[in-house]
Amino acid sequence: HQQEAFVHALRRVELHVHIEGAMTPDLLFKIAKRNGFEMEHDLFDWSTQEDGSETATYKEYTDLNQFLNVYTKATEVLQTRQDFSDLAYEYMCKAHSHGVMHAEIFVDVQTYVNRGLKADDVVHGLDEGFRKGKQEFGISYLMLGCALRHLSADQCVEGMEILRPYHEQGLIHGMGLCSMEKGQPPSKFLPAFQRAKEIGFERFTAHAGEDGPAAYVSEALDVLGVTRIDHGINGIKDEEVFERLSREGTMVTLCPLSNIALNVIDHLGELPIRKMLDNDLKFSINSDDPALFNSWITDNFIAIHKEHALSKADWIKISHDSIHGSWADQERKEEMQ
Ligand code: ES4
Ligand code: ZN
Repeated sequence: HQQEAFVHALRRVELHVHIEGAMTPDLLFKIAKRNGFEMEHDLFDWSTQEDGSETATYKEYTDLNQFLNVYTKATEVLQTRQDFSDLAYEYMCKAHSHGVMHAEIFVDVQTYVNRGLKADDVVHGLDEGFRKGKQEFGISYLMLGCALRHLSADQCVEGMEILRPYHEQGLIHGMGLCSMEKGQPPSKFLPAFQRAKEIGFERFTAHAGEDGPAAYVSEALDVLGVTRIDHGINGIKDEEVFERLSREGTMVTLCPLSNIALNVIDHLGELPIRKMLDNDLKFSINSDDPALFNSWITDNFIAIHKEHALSKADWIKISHDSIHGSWADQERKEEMQ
């Protein structure tokens, strides 16, 4: 168990987390109340504590698409710049308590604009909360925009235009491809990625091979030109795609407990962690939607440690690869090393 203490004490970088997925039930209730929303009782399981108080946790999910409905429902309470600032700051407090030094955080700006909020309230609100966390805890952060696959290809192009001013203001650093995957090949969203390149974005990633096939991982690399793959599990389970990711040094951001929660895998042993380490396939371990899965980054580290019995040297390699596969600038990488 000495080894487990070592894993607990590691300093971490989180390269794959959705800010919406970091909204704890308590924060949701607080924001819902001040915005005059009814409590969404059906999203939660309630349990009575020893002191008689009731605590809520998000109910279990069946799959990615059902999860995304809950995620969307939960975020409907977010309305004001203050809400976004609180959400971002609470994430930073949690991240600090989990030894996070640097975080790259997806934000679904278009979701809010589509329901009538001002993009400035969303992005400036989030940045205010993250900045406060950075000042208080020294955690560096980069916000990443997303093309949202439940929207049409054209709407995703519009989504990139929404982000243009925030690229110019240096507030949104890179671009991802998120939301439902099945039946949504990466190439469908090439126009959005092309527009993002025209706007000046240079860092691209895609959720691929989460509940979609290995071929979507290859397509994200070949067609969209991403240099990072989020989840990628069906890719790393495929011999050819595994070999390619390893050869090309592509960072794969694993979210093991997310995969369990969404029934993407049946058990953690399915993730070929030993094989990835031995073949130098670069990966990081992340939380994805920590509040909605009730599992934060440390829980993911510990779960992998228990399943795969990793050595200190393995963890040092994972930490090193995560820092160097991040999009932090060189100076920050050296500081974290
Ligand atoms: C997500 Cl787990 C997952 N997969 C794809 N898109 C997402 N957005 C938030 N969580
Ligand atoms: Zn994700």
